[in-house]
Amino acid sequence: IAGGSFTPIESHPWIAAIFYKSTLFLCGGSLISPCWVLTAAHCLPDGEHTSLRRLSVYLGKSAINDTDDKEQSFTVEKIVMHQKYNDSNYNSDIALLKIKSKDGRCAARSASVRTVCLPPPHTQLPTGYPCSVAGFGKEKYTSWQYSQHLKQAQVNLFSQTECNSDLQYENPVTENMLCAASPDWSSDACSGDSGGPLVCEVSGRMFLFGVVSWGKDCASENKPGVYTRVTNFNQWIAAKTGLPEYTKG
Ligand code: 4AZ
Repeated sequence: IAGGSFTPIESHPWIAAIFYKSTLFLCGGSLISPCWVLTAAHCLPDGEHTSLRRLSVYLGKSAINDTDDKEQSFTVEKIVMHQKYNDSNYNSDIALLKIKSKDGRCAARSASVRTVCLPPPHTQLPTGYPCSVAGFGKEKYTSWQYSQHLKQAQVNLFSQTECNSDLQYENPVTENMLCAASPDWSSDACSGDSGGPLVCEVSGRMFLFGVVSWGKDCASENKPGVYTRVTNFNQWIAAKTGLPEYTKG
């Protein structure tokens, strides 16, 4: 996260940290039910062929390179990539990981681990609506390393028209994407935040509206962060996981 602030894991207890070969940090994710983590398809190095045994998922983790007794660790039992994920424009950049602990269990709810709600299908929030993005990604695009500790930033939703204006990106921002940025371009998701949550509070509940997907640099003027539009994928998520189309968490 560029800009923003450090935040305790208890404020984003659905955030997952995905590692490759247990030491290489890959991406963020979001716990949507005790056994399922939602992430970005582009996070998986070899798509659905990514060796399951090489992935590990941590929940309740406060620092990327430290272990503490609040965290829970998992292996991945199943990878489900969106069948229409397009690697060239990042359309449908969404994937599911089914997690399992050493003793065969899913996530156990605690102060630092809980699920996030899925918003009702096709819910539209107004332009400018404040949301929050979190992750262990870089603090600057040119930085050498990821953030040691979890960060979050407030970003406001763009309208689709605004995000498709020439000022922003050459590539089309599809209807399966949404844009968000801070009004002064000071805060943004950055490399390593991919796959992680964009949550928006509605009626006192935090709902997962976006999955960090792409952008040009980080916190760069007229280059908003682009997110997978979760409300276009309720049916897909329900079909793949057996969860209801929306969840109150
Ligand atoms: C990345 O490289 C990345 N500013 C993710 C998000 C953004 C930029 C880069 C958005 O994973």
